[in-house]
Amino acid sequence: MGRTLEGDLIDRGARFAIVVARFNESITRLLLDGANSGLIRHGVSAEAIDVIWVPGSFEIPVVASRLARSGDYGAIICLGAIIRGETAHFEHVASGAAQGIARVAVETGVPTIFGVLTTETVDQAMARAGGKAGNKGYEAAATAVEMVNLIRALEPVRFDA
Ligand code: INI
Repeated sequence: MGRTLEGDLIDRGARFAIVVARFNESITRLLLDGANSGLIRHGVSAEAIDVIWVPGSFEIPVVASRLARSGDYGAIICLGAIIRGETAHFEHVASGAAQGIARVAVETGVPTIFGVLTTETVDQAMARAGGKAGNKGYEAAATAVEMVNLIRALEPVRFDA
């Protein structure tokens, strides 16, 4: 029988950075509230959470990269709201944010969590920011805690052993 590994949802003292876009701030503030609640709910202390505001979702990756490379954080949580109805360059902003965030995670090895909403309408975004579809910020926080613990669990594992 081989090994089964997963991260649990118990905080063990890691620091977390939340990078949040100011564009569509009425929605991203709700995501931020959700992410803070999610971290606190899983035992993270308020002092272990740093929040960094950026102008828009397109700016998230460069800041997430800098924070991931600092070595100060167990995970980076990225929050934004990209709404198609409001922009012709939705596709560019959305793919820049998604691909940039994925790249930070893979290149740094620091879990960099995608909590960026991409929706057709403001109503759909509100539903995912504490409305009837839950709060994606809260979910991103739980994912961050799990991923910190999974990465730690992988440290002593040698796959070629
Ligand atoms: N940024 C967002 O986070 N959400 C959006 O819906 C959005 N729209 O609609 O354009 C948006 N644009 C700004 C973008 O993220 C950059 O800040 C800007 O292009 C400067 O690089």
